[in-house]
Amino acid sequence: MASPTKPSAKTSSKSAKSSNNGKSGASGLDESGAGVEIDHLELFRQMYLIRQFELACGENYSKGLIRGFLHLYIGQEATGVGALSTLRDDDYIVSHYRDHGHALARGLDVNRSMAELFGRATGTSKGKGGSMHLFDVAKRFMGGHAIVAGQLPLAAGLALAQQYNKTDGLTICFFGDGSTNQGVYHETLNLAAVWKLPVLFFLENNMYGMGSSIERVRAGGIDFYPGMATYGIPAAEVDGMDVLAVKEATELAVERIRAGEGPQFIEAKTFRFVGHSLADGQKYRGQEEVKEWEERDPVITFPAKLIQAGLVTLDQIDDVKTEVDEVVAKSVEFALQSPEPDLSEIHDDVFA
Ligand SMILES: Cc1ncc(C[n+]2csc(CCOP(=O)(O)OP(=O)(O)O)c2C)c(N)n1
Ligand SMILES: [Mg+2]
Repeated sequence: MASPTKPSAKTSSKSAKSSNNGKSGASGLDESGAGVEIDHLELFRQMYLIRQFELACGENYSKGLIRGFLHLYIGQEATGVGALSTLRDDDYIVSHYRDHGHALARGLDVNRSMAELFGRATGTSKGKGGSMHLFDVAKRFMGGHAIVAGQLPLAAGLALAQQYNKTDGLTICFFGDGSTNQGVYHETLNLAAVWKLPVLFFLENNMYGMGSSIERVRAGGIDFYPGMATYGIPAAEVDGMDVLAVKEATELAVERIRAGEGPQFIEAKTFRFVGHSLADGQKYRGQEEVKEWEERDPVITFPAKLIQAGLVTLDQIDDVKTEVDEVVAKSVEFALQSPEPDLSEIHDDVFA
């Protein structure tokens, strides 16, 4: 609760409003009203954790301590954190290969996540999955999937099980704009709508695939949400750089799914500030565009807005940073001290 010396980082979220093919862009900071309390400091902590975790990943990748591909989520933190802050423990999460942010926002152990990237036996997938395959059944975090759009039917399958078992749980499925030209994307949307599955399709539209802008590869332009009418799926667009707007849009979609209204679709407009992977020279885009988006960096703009609104103090923000920096440094230590998987286990946990 609020006190003069240490303001609470919590306010109430606004009441739900219709977002069928509409936009949800409220910052939430200048609004008041009845609703669920928002822990702003926790939202900041998660975004900052993801950022620092990934900066450490990049550093250790350069040193050759993390191998394979490394796809960073830097710039997109507000999207994953806002969306996942709305879920319950019994909901499922399915992610793509840019999965570190989703995993950490879901509360996967930081040490074990870092160890997975280092390919160590203590990792979330025993060191055999790596960056693209973080996984934790206890947290209902069902990957980390490398095949573009391959995670969509998996999410529909989980949602089908939830429906069949008459739970009111749901599955959220994150995917990128590059998924949308895959056949399985359309097949899954259609079947999920026909069967009214409890699934939230969450498009992280960061404007680029691996090396092409959407404008170059999609006939229908950069907006995907209007096309959801084809499947009869209610859809909303949201500012993916605004954690509170994402949270609010997701809350509304989640409410509808739990009420038995079937699949929902959210398109968050966001941006990755770095290359597709660390092996990407980014020759397909200019730095001007990157700089423009960087000015909206949620890890910087969100705490600034909170301080300005008097919801937190600079000291509180600094305390969070100090704590998180230590957590991340310790996770690197943990990974470095962990053993590699034993060769005798090479065929264990392999299903093909
Ligand atoms: C089926 C398939 N085709 C191609 C690839 C190679 N590939 C990896 S990422 C990627 C681009 C995906 O872009 P998007 O879905 O927008 O996600 P983002 O990287 O922007 O997060 C491609 C083509 C793949 N992994 N799977
Ligand atoms: Mg993309």
